[in-house]
Amino acid sequence: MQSNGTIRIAVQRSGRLSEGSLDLLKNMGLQFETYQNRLFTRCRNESLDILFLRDDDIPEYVQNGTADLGIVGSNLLDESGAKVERMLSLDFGFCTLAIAVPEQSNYKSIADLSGKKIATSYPQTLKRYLADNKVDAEVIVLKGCVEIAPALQVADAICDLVSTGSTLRTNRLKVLEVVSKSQATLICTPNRSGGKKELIDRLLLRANGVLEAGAFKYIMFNLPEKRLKDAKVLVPGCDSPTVIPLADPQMVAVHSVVEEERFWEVVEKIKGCGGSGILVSPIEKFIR
Ligand code: PRT
Ligand code: ZN
Repeated sequence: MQSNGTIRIAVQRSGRLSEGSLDLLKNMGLQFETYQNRLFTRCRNESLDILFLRDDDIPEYVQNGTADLGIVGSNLLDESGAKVERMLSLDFGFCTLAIAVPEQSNYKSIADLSGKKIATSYPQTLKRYLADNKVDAEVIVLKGCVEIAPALQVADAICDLVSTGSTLRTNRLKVLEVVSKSQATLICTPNRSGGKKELIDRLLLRANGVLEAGAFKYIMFNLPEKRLKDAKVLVPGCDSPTVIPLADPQMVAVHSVVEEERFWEVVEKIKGCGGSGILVSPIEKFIR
Protein backbone atom coordinates (compact mmCIF):
# COMPACT_ATOMS: atom_id res chain seq x y z
CA MET A 1 0.00 0.00 0.00
CA GLN A 2 1.69 3.21 -1.20
CA SER A 3 1.17 6.44 0.73
CA ASN A 4 1.62 8.85 -2.29
CA GLY A 5 0.58 11.87 -0.23
CA THR A 6 -2.55 10.01 0.85
CA ILE A 7 -3.42 10.48 4.52
CA ARG A 8 -3.94 7.34 6.58
CA ILE A 9 -6.13 7.29 9.64
CA ALA A 10 -6.05 4.25 11.94
CA VAL A 11 -9.21 3.20 13.78
CA GLN A 12 -10.08 0.16 15.88
CA ARG A 13 -11.17 -2.69 13.65
CA SER A 14 -13.68 -4.31 15.95
CA GLY A 15 -14.37 -3.18 19.48
CA ARG A 16 -15.80 -0.49 21.69
CA LEU A 17 -14.33 2.43 19.75
CA SER A 18 -15.14 1.20 16.22
CA GLU A 19 -18.66 2.55 15.85
CA GLY A 20 -17.90 5.96 17.39
CA SER A 21 -14.79 6.32 15.23
CA LEU A 22 -16.62 5.55 11.97
CA ASP A 23 -19.54 7.82 12.95
CA LEU A 24 -17.09 10.67 13.52
CA LEU A 25 -15.38 10.12 10.15
CA LYS A 26 -18.74 10.06 8.35
CA ASN A 27 -19.87 13.21 10.15
CA MET A 28 -16.63 14.81 8.98
CA GLY A 29 -17.96 14.37 5.44
CA LEU A 30 -15.74 11.42 4.48
CA GLN A 31 -17.40 8.98 2.08
CA PHE A 32 -16.33 5.35 2.31
CA GLU A 33 -17.62 1.78 2.50
CA THR A 34 -16.88 -0.64 5.30
CA TYR A 35 -17.03 -4.42 5.06
CA GLN A 36 -16.49 -7.13 7.62
CA ASN A 37 -12.91 -8.37 7.78
CA ARG A 38 -11.76 -5.23 6.03
CA LEU A 39 -8.16 -4.15 6.66
CA PHE A 40 -8.39 -0.78 4.99
CA THR A 41 -10.80 1.26 2.92
CA ARG A 42 -10.22 4.19 0.59
CA CYS A 43 -12.31 7.37 0.83
CA ARG A 44 -14.18 8.32 -2.33
CA ASN A 45 -14.02 12.06 -1.85
CA GLU A 46 -10.65 12.71 -0.16
CA SER A 47 -7.11 11.44 -0.51
CA LEU A 48 -7.50 9.33 2.61
CA ASP A 49 -7.26 5.64 3.58
CA ILE A 50 -8.80 4.25 6.74
CA LEU A 51 -6.77 1.44 8.35
CA PHE A 52 -8.58 -1.01 10.62
CA LEU A 53 -6.27 -2.23 13.38
CA ARG A 54 -6.23 -3.66 16.88
CA ASP A 55 -6.41 -0.69 19.20
CA ASP A 56 -3.15 -1.68 20.94
CA ASP A 57 -1.21 -1.18 17.69
CA ILE A 58 -2.58 2.26 16.86
CA PRO A 59 -0.26 4.40 19.06
CA GLU A 60 2.84 2.74 17.56
CA TYR A 61 1.57 3.04 13.95
CA VAL A 62 0.90 6.74 14.48
CA GLN A 63 4.19 7.31 16.30
CA ASN A 64 6.24 5.88 13.44
CA GLY A 65 4.17 7.62 10.75
CA THR A 66 2.67 4.48 9.16
CA ALA A 67 -0.63 6.19 9.96
CA ASP A 68 -0.88 10.00 10.05
CA LEU A 69 -3.88 10.12 12.37
CA GLY A 70 -5.47 7.62 14.75
CA ILE A 71 -8.35 7.23 17.16
CA VAL A 72 -7.58 5.44 20.40
CA GLY A 73 -8.47 5.55 24.11
CA SER A 74 -6.24 7.89 26.12
CA ASN A 75 -5.72 4.94 28.51
CA LEU A 76 -3.68 3.22 25.79
CA LEU A 77 -1.66 6.37 25.08
CA ASP A 78 -0.79 6.70 28.76
CA GLU A 79 0.23 3.05 28.87
CA SER A 80 2.21 2.89 25.63
CA GLY A 81 4.06 6.17 26.15
CA ALA A 82 3.95 6.64 22.36
CA LYS A 83 5.25 9.99 21.16
CA VAL A 84 2.21 11.25 19.29
CA GLU A 85 0.32 14.53 19.39
CA ARG A 86 -3.02 14.40 21.18
CA MET A 87 -5.19 16.63 19.00
CA LEU A 88 -8.77 16.26 20.29
CA SER A 89 -10.75 14.46 22.98
CA LEU A 90 -13.66 12.95 21.08
CA ASP A 91 -16.47 12.68 23.64
CA PHE A 92 -17.01 8.91 23.39
CA GLY A 93 -15.41 5.75 24.78
CA PHE A 94 -15.53 7.15 28.31
CA CYS A 95 -14.11 4.95 31.09
CA THR A 96 -11.92 5.14 34.16
CA LEU A 97 -8.87 3.11 35.03
CA ALA A 98 -9.54 2.15 38.63
CA ILE A 99 -8.04 0.06 41.39
CA ALA A 100 -10.70 -2.28 42.77
CA VAL A 101 -10.70 -4.64 45.75
CA PRO A 102 -13.09 -7.37 46.98
CA GLU A 103 -16.32 -5.88 48.41
CA GLN A 104 -15.80 -7.63 51.75
CA SER A 105 -12.18 -6.53 52.18
CA ASN A 106 -11.05 -3.90 54.69
CA TYR A 107 -8.81 -1.91 52.36
CA LYS A 108 -9.62 1.78 52.88
CA SER A 109 -7.05 3.48 50.65
CA ILE A 110 -4.27 2.75 48.21
CA ALA A 111 -1.76 2.86 51.10
CA ASP A 112 -3.34 -0.37 52.45
CA LEU A 113 -2.17 -2.18 49.30
CA SER A 114 1.54 -1.93 50.26
CA GLY A 115 3.03 -5.41 50.09
CA LYS A 116 -0.06 -6.74 48.22
CA LYS A 117 -0.49 -8.00 44.65
CA ILE A 118 -2.42 -5.99 42.02
CA ALA A 119 -3.38 -7.61 38.69
CA THR A 120 -3.66 -5.39 35.60
CA SER A 121 -3.30 -5.10 31.84
CA TYR A 122 -1.96 -1.55 32.40
CA PRO A 123 1.34 -2.19 34.24
CA GLN A 124 3.15 1.01 33.23
CA THR A 125 0.31 3.31 34.25
CA LEU A 126 -0.21 1.39 37.49
CA LYS A 127 3.49 1.41 38.38
CA ARG A 128 3.62 5.18 37.86
CA TYR A 129 0.55 5.63 40.05
CA LEU A 130 1.97 3.42 42.80
CA ALA A 131 5.31 5.26 42.69
CA ASP A 132 3.53 8.67 42.83
CA ASN A 133 1.63 7.47 45.89
CA LYS A 134 4.70 5.80 47.43
CA VAL A 135 3.01 2.40 47.58
CA ASP A 136 5.21 -0.68 47.22
CA ALA A 137 2.88 -3.30 45.72
CA GLU A 138 3.61 -6.17 43.34
CA VAL A 139 2.16 -5.71 39.84
CA ILE A 140 0.87 -8.90 38.18
CA VAL A 141 0.44 -8.48 34.41
CA LEU A 142 -2.60 -10.20 32.86
CA LYS A 143 -3.79 -9.82 29.25
CA GLY A 144 -7.47 -10.25 30.01
CA CYS A 145 -10.09 -11.41 32.55
CA VAL A 146 -8.35 -9.29 35.16
CA GLU A 147 -11.54 -9.12 37.21
CA ILE A 148 -11.36 -12.77 38.28
CA ALA A 149 -7.81 -12.49 39.68
CA PRO A 150 -8.88 -11.86 43.30
CA ALA A 151 -11.34 -14.80 43.28
CA LEU A 152 -8.58 -17.05 41.92
CA GLN A 153 -6.24 -15.65 44.61
CA VAL A 154 -3.83 -14.56 41.91
CA ALA A 155 -3.99 -11.01 43.31
CA ASP A 156 -5.44 -9.01 46.22
CA ALA A 157 -6.68 -6.19 43.99
CA ILE A 158 -7.06 -5.30 40.33
CA CYS A 159 -6.44 -2.21 38.23
CA ASP A 160 -8.76 -2.25 35.22
CA LEU A 161 -11.05 -0.13 33.06
CA VAL A 162 -14.55 0.50 34.38
CA SER A 163 -17.44 2.00 32.47
CA THR A 164 -20.84 0.89 33.81
CA GLY A 165 -19.34 -0.88 36.85
CA SER A 166 -21.34 -4.06 36.20
CA THR A 167 -18.24 -6.25 35.73
CA LEU A 168 -16.99 -5.16 39.14
CA ARG A 169 -20.37 -5.82 40.76
CA THR A 170 -20.66 -9.27 39.13
CA ASN A 171 -17.26 -10.17 40.54
CA ARG A 172 -18.02 -8.64 43.96
CA LEU A 173 -15.38 -5.95 43.64
CA LYS A 174 -15.55 -2.25 44.56
CA VAL A 175 -13.53 0.75 43.40
CA LEU A 176 -10.85 1.82 45.88
CA GLU A 177 -9.13 4.55 43.81
CA VAL A 178 -9.50 6.08 40.34
CA VAL A 179 -6.11 6.11 38.62
CA SER A 180 -7.12 8.04 35.48
CA LYS A 181 -10.03 8.98 33.24
CA SER A 182 -10.09 8.07 29.59
CA GLN A 183 -11.99 8.78 26.39
CA ALA A 184 -11.41 8.27 22.69
CA THR A 185 -8.74 10.67 21.45
CA LEU A 186 -7.68 11.82 17.98
CA ILE A 187 -3.91 11.55 17.68
CA CYS A 188 -1.52 12.75 15.01
CA THR A 189 1.96 11.62 14.03
CA PRO A 190 4.81 13.92 15.02
CA ASN A 191 6.38 13.23 11.56
CA ARG A 192 3.85 14.93 9.32
CA SER A 193 5.31 16.09 6.06
CA GLY A 194 4.46 19.36 4.27
CA GLY A 195 2.24 17.85 1.56
CA LYS A 196 -0.05 16.16 4.04
CA LYS A 197 -0.28 19.01 6.50
CA GLU A 198 -2.99 20.87 4.60
CA LEU A 199 -5.38 17.89 4.57
CA ILE A 200 -4.60 17.01 8.18
CA ASP A 201 -5.42 20.60 9.21
CA ARG A 202 -8.69 20.49 7.25
CA LEU A 203 -9.64 17.20 8.88
CA LEU A 204 -8.90 18.60 12.34
CA LEU A 205 -11.11 21.63 11.62
CA ARG A 206 -13.92 19.29 10.54
CA ALA A 207 -13.53 17.05 13.60
CA ASN A 208 -13.71 20.16 15.77
CA GLY A 209 -16.86 21.27 13.93
CA VAL A 210 -18.55 17.92 14.56
CA LEU A 211 -17.66 18.00 18.26
CA GLU A 212 -18.73 21.60 18.72
CA ALA A 213 -22.06 20.86 17.04
CA GLY A 214 -22.69 18.10 19.59
CA ALA A 215 -21.87 20.43 22.44
CA PHE A 216 -24.39 23.12 21.39
CA LYS A 217 -28.08 23.47 20.59
CA TYR A 218 -29.75 26.08 18.39
CA ILE A 219 -32.34 28.03 20.43
CA MET A 220 -35.10 30.42 19.31
CA PHE A 221 -37.59 32.24 21.54
CA ASN A 222 -39.78 35.32 21.79
CA LEU A 223 -39.13 37.92 24.44
CA PRO A 224 -40.41 41.30 25.60
CA GLU A 225 -38.03 43.79 23.94
CA LYS A 226 -37.31 45.46 27.28
CA ARG A 227 -35.75 42.22 28.61
CA LEU A 228 -33.35 41.84 25.67
CA LYS A 229 -30.35 43.00 27.70
CA ASP A 230 -30.85 40.14 30.20
CA ALA A 231 -31.32 37.58 27.43
CA LYS A 232 -28.11 38.65 25.68
CA VAL A 233 -26.20 37.71 28.82
CA LEU A 234 -27.89 34.28 28.88
CA VAL A 235 -27.34 33.40 25.22
CA PRO A 236 -24.38 35.43 24.00
CA GLY A 237 -24.03 33.17 20.93
CA CYS A 238 -20.78 33.12 18.98
CA ASP A 239 -20.43 36.90 18.81
CA SER A 240 -23.92 38.15 19.55
CA PRO A 241 -27.44 36.65 19.23
CA THR A 242 -29.63 37.35 16.19
CA VAL A 243 -32.55 39.61 17.19
CA ILE A 244 -35.58 39.84 14.87
CA PRO A 245 -38.44 42.34 15.30
CA LEU A 246 -41.96 40.85 15.61
CA ALA A 247 -45.38 42.20 14.52
CA ASP A 248 -45.93 43.21 18.14
CA PRO A 249 -43.41 46.09 18.54
CA GLN A 250 -42.92 45.27 22.21
CA MET A 251 -41.66 41.76 21.39
CA VAL A 252 -38.56 40.41 19.63
CA ALA A 253 -37.46 36.95 18.49
CA VAL A 254 -33.99 35.86 19.62
CA HIS A 255 -31.93 33.16 17.83
CA SER A 256 -28.70 31.88 19.29
CA VAL A 257 -26.73 28.83 20.39
CA VAL A 258 -26.51 27.45 23.89
CA GLU A 259 -24.15 24.90 25.42
CA GLU A 260 -25.83 21.52 25.86
CA GLU A 261 -24.69 21.30 29.48
CA ARG A 262 -26.16 24.73 30.40
CA PHE A 263 -29.30 24.11 28.38
CA TRP A 264 -31.96 23.60 31.12
CA GLU A 265 -30.55 26.32 33.33
CA VAL A 266 -30.68 28.79 30.42
CA VAL A 267 -34.23 27.77 29.42
CA GLU A 268 -35.46 28.32 32.98
CA LYS A 269 -33.84 31.76 33.07
CA ILE A 270 -35.30 32.71 29.67
CA LYS A 271 -38.74 31.81 31.05
CA GLY A 272 -37.92 33.97 34.08
CA CYS A 273 -37.26 36.91 31.70
CA GLY A 274 -40.72 36.49 30.14
CA GLY A 275 -39.48 34.35 27.22
CA SER A 276 -42.04 32.18 25.40
CA GLY A 277 -42.33 29.90 22.37
CA ILE A 278 -38.90 28.44 23.08
CA LEU A 279 -37.79 26.24 20.17
CA VAL A 280 -34.65 24.14 20.30
CA SER A 281 -33.01 22.14 17.53
CA PRO A 282 -29.80 20.13 17.14
CA ILE A 283 -26.91 21.56 15.15
CA GLU A 284 -25.36 19.37 12.48
CA LYS A 285 -22.04 21.21 12.18
CA PHE A 286 -20.72 24.26 14.02
CA ILE A 287 -17.66 26.13 12.76
CA ARG A 288 -16.74 29.17 14.84
O1 PRT B 1 -9.23 -6.22 19.58
P1 PRT B 1 -8.73 -4.96 20.19
O2 PRT B 1 -7.39 -5.11 20.85
O3 PRT B 1 -8.78 -3.82 19.22
O4 PRT B 1 -9.81 -4.57 21.32
P2 PRT B 1 -9.78 -4.66 22.90
O5 PRT B 1 -10.59 -5.82 23.31
O6 PRT B 1 -8.39 -4.50 23.44
O7 PRT B 1 -10.48 -3.28 23.28
P3 PRT B 1 -11.98 -2.91 23.64
O8 PRT B 1 -12.80 -2.84 22.41
O9 PRT B 1 -12.50 -3.72 24.79
O10 PRT B 1 -11.72 -1.44 24.22
C1 PRT B 1 -11.21 -0.44 23.41
C2 PRT B 1 -11.16 0.85 24.22
O11 PRT B 1 -12.49 1.17 24.66
C3 PRT B 1 -10.35 0.83 25.49
O12 PRT B 1 -8.96 0.98 25.27
C4 PRT B 1 -10.94 2.00 26.25
O13 PRT B 1 -10.35 3.20 25.80
C5 PRT B 1 -12.41 1.99 25.82
N1 PRT B 1 -13.33 1.45 26.85
C6 PRT B 1 -14.40 2.11 27.34
C7 PRT B 1 -13.27 0.25 27.45
C8 PRT B 1 -14.34 0.19 28.34
N2 PRT B 1 -15.03 1.36 28.25
C9 PRT B 1 -14.55 -0.99 29.14
N3 PRT B 1 -15.49 -1.02 29.91
N4 PRT B 1 -12.43 -0.81 27.31
C10 PRT B 1 -12.64 -1.92 28.03
N5 PRT B 1 -13.65 -2.05 28.95
C11 PRT B 1 -13.76 -3.37 29.64
C12 PRT B 1 -12.96 -3.43 30.94
O14 PRT B 1 -11.61 -3.82 30.66
C13 PRT B 1 -13.71 -4.48 31.75
O15 PRT B 1 -13.37 -5.78 31.32
O16 PRT B 1 -15.09 -3.62 30.03
C14 PRT B 1 -15.13 -4.23 31.33
C15 PRT B 1 -15.78 -3.29 32.32
O17 PRT B 1 -16.93 -2.70 31.79
P4 PRT B 1 -18.16 -2.36 32.71
O18 PRT B 1 -19.14 -1.67 31.82
O19 PRT B 1 -18.71 -3.66 33.25
O20 PRT B 1 -17.70 -1.44 33.82
ZN1 ZN C 1 -6.74 -4.11 22.50
